[in-house]
Order: sequence, then structure tokens, then C-alpha cells
Amino acid sequence: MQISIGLGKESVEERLELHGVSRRDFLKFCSSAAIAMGMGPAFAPAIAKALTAPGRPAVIYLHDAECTGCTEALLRSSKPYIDEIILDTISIDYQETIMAAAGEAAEEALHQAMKNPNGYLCIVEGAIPTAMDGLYGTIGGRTMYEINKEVLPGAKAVIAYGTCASFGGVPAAAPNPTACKGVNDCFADLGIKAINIPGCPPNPLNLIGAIAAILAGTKLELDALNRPRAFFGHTIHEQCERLPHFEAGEFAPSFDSEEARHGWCLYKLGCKGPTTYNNCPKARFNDVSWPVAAGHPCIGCSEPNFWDNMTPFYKN
Ligand code: FSX
Ligand code: SF4
Ligand code: F3S
Repeated sequence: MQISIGLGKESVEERLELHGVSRRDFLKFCSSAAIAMGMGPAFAPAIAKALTAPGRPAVIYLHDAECTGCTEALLRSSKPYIDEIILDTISIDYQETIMAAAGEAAEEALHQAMKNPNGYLCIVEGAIPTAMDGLYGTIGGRTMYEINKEVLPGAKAVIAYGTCASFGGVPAAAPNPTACKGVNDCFADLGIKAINIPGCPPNPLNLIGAIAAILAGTKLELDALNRPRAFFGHTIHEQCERLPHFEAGEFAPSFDSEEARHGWCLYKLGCKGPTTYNNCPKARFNDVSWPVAAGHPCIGCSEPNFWDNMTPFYKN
């Protein structure tokens, strides 16, 4: 996969066609994003319009301290070609993991994107190490802290994508020797107010939904943790397909039990669904499944400090 830097003159539709993505596939993808936002599929054309409108800002995607799972979630999907859809519609102009450019050419791509006449949106993945003046995380000889500080203040909007960028996540787990912080915690003094899309990994549909809302000029209602209510307004538990079993007091006794296979509740095996806000049951991953449906308890991966507060993840 090679990222397009400075896209050609074709329309978004033409570029998608070139990659074998039909208008129908694209609308299907927009319907999934609409459903993840809690809107009906009727909202899909509005999302499609926002994502393909001319004069869109550049998108700069910064990497900090993390496992790159957020990018993987974005790219490693089987259908319908989510990677092409994302890269060709939102045209990410700078993304260290997937861009072809390296070294000085990469620096140049970043500075070009920052000069885009339509401005730029910034997506941040990963937490920012702050101990030792940020020296625990450097890219091209500059600290992640410095790079974020250069890019974020000029952005039209900042999205903290993943639990690490939102709240510190795994790199900030106790004892946090690198003093990693989430974007808002790290850059509050610069007046940065990032929209948080947590999850470890986060769901790409939530990112696309947030970008579509920003591009369409729709105000995203945020909760006290700066998460869009459209995606994070309900607990996993409230939306879980195993909920009727919870209410009937039917709890799976072990992961390999018949009861677990038959959809009984995983609460007594450690499920954190009742205290975790996310839309996984509705958005699902890759249109296929989500942890609890696959027989794994929710570990609360989208909540602040989940690594410290939600462990032990399993009970038996
Ligand atoms: Fe990994 Fe992203 Fe977790 Fe963090 O996802 S999936 S550790 S949220 O920053 O790469
Ligand atoms: Fe709630 Fe978890 Fe049981 Fe689902 S499996 S009903 S989220 S406790
Ligand atoms: Fe994470 Fe729980 Fe969803 S572990 S992926 S918030 S089901």
C-alpha cells in the first residue's frame, strides 16, 4: 500500500473506481459509518458528500508512543476495501507508517501539508512521552513532543485516535517511566482541545464518522471526556447481544463452556462492558464481529487508565 501524496486530478469517485471500489461499495461503507454514529443508513449520502467535497483540508496523521494498532485497524480490513476508501477519500497527506517518502522527503511532505490552502486536520495516534524533555520518543532527531507542538496549534481540528492519544493508554500504564500523556493532557496549555476517539484499537468507522462531521461542519456533541456522544454515549453492556442472559442471571462458568458458546453473559469471567462506553456491538470491526460476540470479555480498552483500572481482565 502506497499513500498518495499530492493526489492526481481525478475526482474521488474516479480514484475509487481505479482501485475497484464502486459507488455502491462506497455508499455501503458510508452506511456502516452512519450506523456507527447512531444515525440511520439514510445519513450515508451526507457522509459520502462530506468525504468527497472539493476543497477538503489536508490530513496529517502523527505517530507517537504506541503499538501502531490504530493504523492496523484502519488498514487491515477485508471488506469493502476500507483502506482504499480512506486513503482515496480523506487523502492523508502525511502518515509515517504508510507513506512512501522517508527522511527529508517526509519532512517536506509534512510541511507541504501544513501549507495546504484549505488548511489541515490532524489525527494523532499514540501518547506523548514527556519525561527527559520528551527524549523517550524521537522521529528524525526531533521529539514527538516537539513535532506535535509544531503541528497541532495550526490544525482546523485535532482528533486523538486511540486510547493512547486520548488518555495515555498502554504507554502511560503505571509506573509510566516515560511520563506519557494523552494529547489533551499534554497540550492543554496550548489551548488544544482534541476530539477523543478511544479504543485499543479504536474503530475506524468512528474516525471516519468524526472526520465526516468535521468536514460537513456538523457540531459533534462531546461528553466530559471529549468523546463524541454519537459513538460513546452508551455502555457496551447496554448494547450487548448477551444482555438478555445477564438479565436472566445466566452467566457462562468458563470460556470453553457450552453456555459461553450459547451466548450466555461473560460478566463472571471478567467482562467490563457495564462500565465501558463504546459502540463496538453496533459498529463491529470489519463488518464481522466484536470481542464479546467472539467470546472474549470486554476489557474496557476505550476507558481512561484501563490498563491500571480494569485489570485483572479475566476472572475464573
Ligand atoms: Fe496500539 Fe494505537 Fe492501543 Fe494505543 O491503538 S491498539 S496501544 S490505543 O495508540 O496503536
Ligand atoms: Fe454486559 Fe459483558 Fe454480559 Fe455483555 S457479556 S451483557 S457487556 S456483562
Ligand atoms: Fe474494547 Fe470492549 Fe470494545 S475491550 S474493543 S471497548 S468490546
